[in-house]
Amino acid sequence: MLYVRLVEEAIAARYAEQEMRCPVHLSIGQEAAAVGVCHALSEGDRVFSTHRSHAHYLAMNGDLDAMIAEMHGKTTGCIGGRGGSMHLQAPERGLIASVPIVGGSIPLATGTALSDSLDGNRRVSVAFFGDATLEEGVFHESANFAVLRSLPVLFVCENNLYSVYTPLKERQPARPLADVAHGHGLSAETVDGNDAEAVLAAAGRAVERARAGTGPTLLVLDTYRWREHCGPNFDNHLGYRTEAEYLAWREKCPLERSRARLFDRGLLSAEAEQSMIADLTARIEAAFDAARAAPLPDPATAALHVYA
Ligand SMILES: Cc1ncc(C[n+]2csc(CCOP(=O)(O)OP(=O)(O)O)c2C)c(N)n1
Ligand SMILES: [Mg+2]
Repeated sequence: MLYVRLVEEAIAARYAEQEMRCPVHLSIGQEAAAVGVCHALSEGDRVFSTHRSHAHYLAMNGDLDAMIAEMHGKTTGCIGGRGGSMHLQAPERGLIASVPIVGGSIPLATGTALSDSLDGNRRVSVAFFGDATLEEGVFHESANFAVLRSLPVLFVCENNLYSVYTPLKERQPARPLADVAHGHGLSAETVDGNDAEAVLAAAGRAVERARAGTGPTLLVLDTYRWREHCGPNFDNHLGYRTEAEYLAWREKCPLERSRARLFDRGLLSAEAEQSMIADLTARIEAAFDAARAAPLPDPATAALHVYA
């Protein structure tokens, strides 16, 4: 989580330089959801991410140099500089694709789960998505099919209470989000999404069910994004949410939570933390230096991979 936080803070700090020209959707404040779920997976499992993809990519151990280069539109990027922040992928690590079409991760993960189910292997697929996606038909169609076929898939909803500027209460009836699962006979669990250990435990249960052929699970992870929907800044002054709400969620910082536990348990010292921050910072600096030095794609290749 510290790694994810430092990478995204570095992106935010440099974004105004205009070297990264892609939109960025930061997960600062939501790190425990990505880290908790991805750490419950095993080699061969597959993850599909969204427009808010950095934390998922890093939690799956995607290559940092390739991520930062991708955000700079460089040939050394994870997809050759053609996609930017919303299209990160590291298939060799299990992060098969990131899809900025809201809801797009869901049918893809359901599809790989169907394929794995037909093959009789014990792989698990994960679709990450936001609270807005529960309003889309594709979630319900996929949930229906996944339950019917007992597919090994986790539907992971990071509920940060907003779709851009619109709060949940203006978009959905007042009921727990996980209630949408009941009509489909879909198992569901609501978890404190800022508690990495709770997320890991719930994801572990869902993975176990999926691997055992018992079927899919909806995980609703309650969390909060600290910065604007898209971009590096804070935007509470716009008035779509209150400063008090934001501050209450800052108090529930996922990193602070885990950090306090590690100190309490004697598993982390101030020195070890400082040296971890120094190592990560150096690694991140090096990734930015390499990205800046890398070549842009040849314009003559612009139409490659566009037409089939
Ligand atoms: C099908 C579709 N509709 C609308 C958009 C524009 N859009 C991008 S992100 C977003 C909000 C999504 O909210 P949520 O799913 O809660 O994810 P969050 O951004 O909060 O992580 C919208 C409406 C889109 N990319 N795709
Ligand atoms: Mg949201």
